[in-house]
Amino acid sequence: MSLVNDGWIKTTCAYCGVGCGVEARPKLTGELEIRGDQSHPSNYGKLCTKGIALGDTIIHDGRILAPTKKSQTGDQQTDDEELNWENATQMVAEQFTQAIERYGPDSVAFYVSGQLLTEDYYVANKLIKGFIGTSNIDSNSRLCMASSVVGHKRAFGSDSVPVCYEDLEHAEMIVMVGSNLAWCHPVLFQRLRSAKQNNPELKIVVIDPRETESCTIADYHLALKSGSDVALFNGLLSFLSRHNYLDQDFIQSHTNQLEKALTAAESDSDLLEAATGLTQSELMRFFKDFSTTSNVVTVYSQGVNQSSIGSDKVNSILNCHLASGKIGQVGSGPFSVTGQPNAMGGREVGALANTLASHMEFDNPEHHALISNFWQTENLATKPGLKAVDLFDAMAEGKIKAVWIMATNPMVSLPDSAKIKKALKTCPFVVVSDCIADTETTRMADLVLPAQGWSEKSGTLTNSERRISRQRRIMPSPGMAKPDWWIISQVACKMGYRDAFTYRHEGEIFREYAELSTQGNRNGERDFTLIGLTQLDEQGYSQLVPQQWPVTQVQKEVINQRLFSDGHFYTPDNKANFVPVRHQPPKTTCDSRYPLLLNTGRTRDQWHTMSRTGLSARLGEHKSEPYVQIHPKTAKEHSVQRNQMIKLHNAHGECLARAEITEQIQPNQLFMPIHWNNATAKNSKPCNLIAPHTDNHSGQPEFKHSPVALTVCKHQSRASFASRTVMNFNSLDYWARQKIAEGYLYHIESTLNAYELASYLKSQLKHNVDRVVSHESSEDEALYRFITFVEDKVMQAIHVQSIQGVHPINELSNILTARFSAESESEILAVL
Ligand SMILES: Nc1nc2c(c(=O)[nH]1)N[C@H]1C(S)=C(S)[C@@H](COP(=O)(O)OP(=O)(O)OC[C@H]3O[C@@H](n4cnc5c(=O)[nH]c(N)nc54)[C@H](O)[C@@H]3O)O[C@H]1N2
Ligand SMILES: Nc1nc2c(c(=O)[nH]1)N[C@H]1C(S)=C(S)[C@@H](COP(=O)(O)OP(=O)(O)OC[C@H]3O[C@@H](n4cnc5c(=O)[nH]c(N)nc54)[C@H](O)[C@@H]3O)O[C@H]1N2
Ligand code: SF4
Ligand SMILES: [Mo]
Repeated sequence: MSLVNDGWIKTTCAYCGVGCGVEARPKLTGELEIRGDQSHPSNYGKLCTKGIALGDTIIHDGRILAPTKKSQTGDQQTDDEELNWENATQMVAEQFTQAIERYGPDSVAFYVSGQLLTEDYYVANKLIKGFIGTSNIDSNSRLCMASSVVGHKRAFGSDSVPVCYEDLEHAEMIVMVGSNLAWCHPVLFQRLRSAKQNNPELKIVVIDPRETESCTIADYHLALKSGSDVALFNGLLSFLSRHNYLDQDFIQSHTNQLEKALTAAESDSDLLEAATGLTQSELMRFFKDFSTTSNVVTVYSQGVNQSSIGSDKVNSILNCHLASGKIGQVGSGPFSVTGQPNAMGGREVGALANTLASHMEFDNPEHHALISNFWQTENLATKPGLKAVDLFDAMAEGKIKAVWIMATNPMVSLPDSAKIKKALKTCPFVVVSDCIADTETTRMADLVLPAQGWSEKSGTLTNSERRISRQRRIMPSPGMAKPDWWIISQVACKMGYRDAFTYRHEGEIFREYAELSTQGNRNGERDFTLIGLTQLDEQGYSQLVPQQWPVTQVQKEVINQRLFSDGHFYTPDNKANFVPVRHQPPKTTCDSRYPLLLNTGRTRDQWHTMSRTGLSARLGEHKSEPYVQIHPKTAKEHSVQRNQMIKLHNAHGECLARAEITEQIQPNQLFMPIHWNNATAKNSKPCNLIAPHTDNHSGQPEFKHSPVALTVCKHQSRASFASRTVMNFNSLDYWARQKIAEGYLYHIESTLNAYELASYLKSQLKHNVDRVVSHESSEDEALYRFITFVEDKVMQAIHVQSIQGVHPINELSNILTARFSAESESEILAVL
């Protein structure tokens, strides 16, 4: 049932690949109450900080309300023109059609996202591959899951995650490799923590160059050298073989090529300690624990995937699970956790440049015929298209004449931001579908289309354990926002493909998609099948409870299916492949010019480019500014003080962040979160510094390994500026914006002295305020305060001081926020 007691509606969280069930209830005031869905098998009622704060993010601040044509793009002011949907979709159809007529189908592209729902994703892929006839559609999943996809396909013959969440509770040992589960998949981490509490014998190991929050429940942490995972797992494979821990029965009956993989692993044995930087005793402890424990789950994520040898890292892990038979069993298996809410769905619908729909493949003529026939098209693309990084390279070279970007922000999230900017500037027609009006990518668009966001849109998505859940429409959408599938279908109709895109409801798309999964698959030829859902009527779709694929019949109760339990894989001879892999250093290394290694990733309470989590005041409190972790020794060598602003730079660009000095990071390494960007701060985007090196097999960028240099910013003054409305401080050296309950809090630093900065900020005060109360202390103290009022309401509160000033930064934020909520003028002035 979609509706439960008292108006609570069941839906699924908007964020990570855990895919937690959420119950939401709209209040008359327009707010949304949120609680965990007790009946959902992913989270059994639990939610993390981001999930709990979902209700904060449904506010309409900054939403794009109508299709908007921009006359100039990029840095300049735009002269925007609002269009109706008829004209907007006509414009997209015409621009794409013209480009195709003049330059051929490969001159156009879609760049899509794991944050689309399956129905959106399916329709986008159907239009471009099936009817436009090019495979130039790639997803931000390329930045995220591509190496795992390659690893799975090479080993299993299909892109399939074997385990279910329940296995975390049944395991005797959990290895987290390149995964900060505590912050990135928090509800899975909570399940793991409870499992450990219930069974203190459960061994937990973290393998990460950094000491992360995930280490808090670990028995031990292997702080390996960045990029050395293949050497480590090759060491483990050799150990399994040398000490008779191979599962010979499993290997004989269900695998191929062990010898080759072992030879490769043995060749790495001499460099094991040097490459990993781990001691013999650390290595032996891990190898023995893995070998002697029957049930092991290896959870891995971006520390594995986002590497120039990411696919090989994945196979080095899979090799060890296959060699020891730790796969397909309760409590055992390799577990690639997905990042985005529908990263898995995108892989299923085939919205990557090198796959066909529904786990079918380009190099299989039968698959090509099945899909062509099913879609009734003669145009189905015959070869793979450009992967994300290559796609933007081609765009920068002028080869892509029209691009449609949906639900992703490549100006922030693709490596080498300067090149991405050039690409979007070069492309003659850039359409962006987003919920938010001002992102770095919408700034580059010719046309921005308003998409429905979480709580407005409706459809399905698949989580890390292959479980399909419904997201449901709960709130009305603002302005003219529409579902992505609707927008794409309208354009498809106007491009002349009306017969194939007559969808009236997302449920119709889902049913078609379920039907496609059965084509040529009546005897289980492919593991991905939704045959049990092909007969869903509107009510069935509306009331669908979570279903884990393969779905052979509608699942009314929760089931937990593991794949490969019968040793049957999806290769031509149904045996799994060992893949021989060798350690290789990352594509760039540090040198005297760029002596520090920049690692990038996530922080607990922000999601990606902050377009949603940035709207929540409580989520802004955890980390309120871009920061960079640095070891005390490295900080000392570079004369960096705690909380000082530093500039990281290399040949690709530069970025600013506040130094967080911590022993959790190794000397000469840095870690910076990916969230802040030019829409929320000045010059704080790590992708400015990241070279577009990719894995040769998967095309996934090496986001975790960038040589950089560091300079301390010579700032003289600092200000906190709280405002009811968004401000523009781009002419200052540094600013970052934090959402607070009453408005926004700007953290500012400048090379001006405090007096000069105060004068500048004073000149920026709103003109339509009733009065300004200011306090300027003696020049020595260099302390300036202003408060502006409209009637008795504080509109802005500003505090400026010299950089070494009396008040620590965190304290200032509290003071300014307190001023906003104070009742009377005397009370307001008394704070501080
Ligand atoms: N709070 C929050 N949660 C999220 C997201 C978010 O934006 N915010 N995004 C979601 C998405 S899309 C994704 S993909 C996931 C990502 O989830 P994770 O992969 O867990 O997150 P990251 O922080 O990117 O990277 C994980 C760890 O890899 C480590 N690492 C770096 N280099 C290496 C290496 O060479 N070897 C090993 N073993 N480790 C290395 C890093 O130090 C880091 O701690 O998170 C999802 N969940
Ligand atoms: N340096 C570095 N860079 C990285 C990574 C890293 O670890 N380090 N990680 C990479 C990874 S794993 C990922 S997944 C990417 C994520 O990077 P992005 O995909 O670029 O990040 P988001 O901020 O999630 O962008 C989603 C956009 O879609 C909009 N949106 C949300 N819902 C909808 C919808 O329903 N429809 C439409 N049309 N729009 C919607 C949002 O407002 C937002 O602007 O970043 C990658 N980049
Ligand atoms: S763990 Fe992931 S899916 Fe669950 S509530 Fe948190 S962000 Fe949402
Ligand atoms: Mo991701």
